[in-house]
Amino acid sequence: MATTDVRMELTKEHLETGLRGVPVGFCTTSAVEADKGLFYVGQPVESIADRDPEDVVYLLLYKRWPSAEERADFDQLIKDRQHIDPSVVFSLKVLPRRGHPMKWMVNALTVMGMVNPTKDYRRQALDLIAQIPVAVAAIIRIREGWGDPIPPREDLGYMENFVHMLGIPGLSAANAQKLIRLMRVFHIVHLDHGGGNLSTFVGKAVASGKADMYESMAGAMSALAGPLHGKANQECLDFIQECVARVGPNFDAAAVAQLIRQKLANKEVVYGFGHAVLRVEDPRARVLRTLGEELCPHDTNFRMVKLLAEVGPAILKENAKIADPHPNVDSASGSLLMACGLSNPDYYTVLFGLSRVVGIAAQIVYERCEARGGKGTPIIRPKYFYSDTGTAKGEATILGSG
Ligand code: AMX
Repeated sequence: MATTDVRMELTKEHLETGLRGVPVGFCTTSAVEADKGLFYVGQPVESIADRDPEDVVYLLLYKRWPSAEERADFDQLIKDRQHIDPSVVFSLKVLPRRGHPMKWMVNALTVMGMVNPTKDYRRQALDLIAQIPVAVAAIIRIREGWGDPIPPREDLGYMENFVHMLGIPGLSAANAQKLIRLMRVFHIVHLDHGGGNLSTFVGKAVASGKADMYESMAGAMSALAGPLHGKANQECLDFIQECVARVGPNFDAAAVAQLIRQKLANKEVVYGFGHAVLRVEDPRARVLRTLGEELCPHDTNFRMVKLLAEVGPAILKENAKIADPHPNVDSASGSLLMACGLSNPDYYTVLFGLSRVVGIAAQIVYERCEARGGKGTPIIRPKYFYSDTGTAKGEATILGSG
């Protein structure tokens, strides 16, 4: 394990900062390095984005690439587990078709946990990784009224199977191939993101009380649902579409630059830019823009994504308080999904979740089964100082009289 300097003086200024920069533990799957980017088990994510997603899932679980034989065994392990219990589908069918699909995902995870008799985190991680594409495809089909879930096929890869199970009505064969290509890369770049991102941290925190993998993942996915976290990909597409609507489809660099300046002057968020840790461009944004050149170079939203990436950083840099002026992963993902046939942005966070389940499950396995010589990390219990500041006002607000 790399040497880690954990010397840090905690001061009052660290309180109520969302634990920014406060060391908590070890992450054995991935690292976000402020000046370098994202690494999975030491591999720069941009260097592995074109591999088979199954290889990268294996890497995160077992911390090395599989041999041909190990990969074949792993594929079989996934295929043997990829059917979901009929009660999961039944529960989805009776849900109100309201609310964000992330609520449906949390519901599916809860029911999947009810019918899984396994108690072992490692086995539940594999079950969940195998089943989650089946569950997400079922959520989308049922919620969209496209019909019953389509069963997985034995002969297809992980993401090929997902696109098959979606069965998007009217999707041409050419666009289905584009969507598969996109989902393979989308899956890899969203699999994991260090140990301290909100959903991962929440998943590990829930598991620290020895809740099982499904309960822990339901908590993690609730955390991912927020607009500052997983839902940012959906918000970013709204932003891109709003930019196109404001400057018209024949935009140029000057019009886009003026728009960004206006937004900053109005204290509005420039979506798709900035990061809590990175201080260089998010390599995943570059990977997705390169893929966009291949899949949808003339798409209007994608052209806006590219122009924003070109002119945005210099303008955001003028605002000293913005720590990272570079495009992030969410800058491009929604526009690509839309261009490749997934036209309802409500599902983009669920797709993020489908991928992130892998990294979170792998990290939960480490914390529960391997950390501290196999004893596992103790139950999460940070310290809070009692404060009576604002209590009276808060109480009045809760009661609706303030
Ligand atoms: N547009 C406008 N203002 C921004 C900004 C942006 N893109 N990025 C940062 N700022 C502002 C912050 O709101 C904050 O303002 P405040 O001091 O008035 O509260 C100030 O600049 C300092 O913020 P920061 O230290 O640079 O960022 P952070 O760590 O607090 O937040 C993030 C990081 C991603 C939430 C922020 O950059 C942001 O809101 N970006 C736009 C939304 C977005 O694209 N989110 C997706 C992030 C990718 C991901 O993790 N999924």
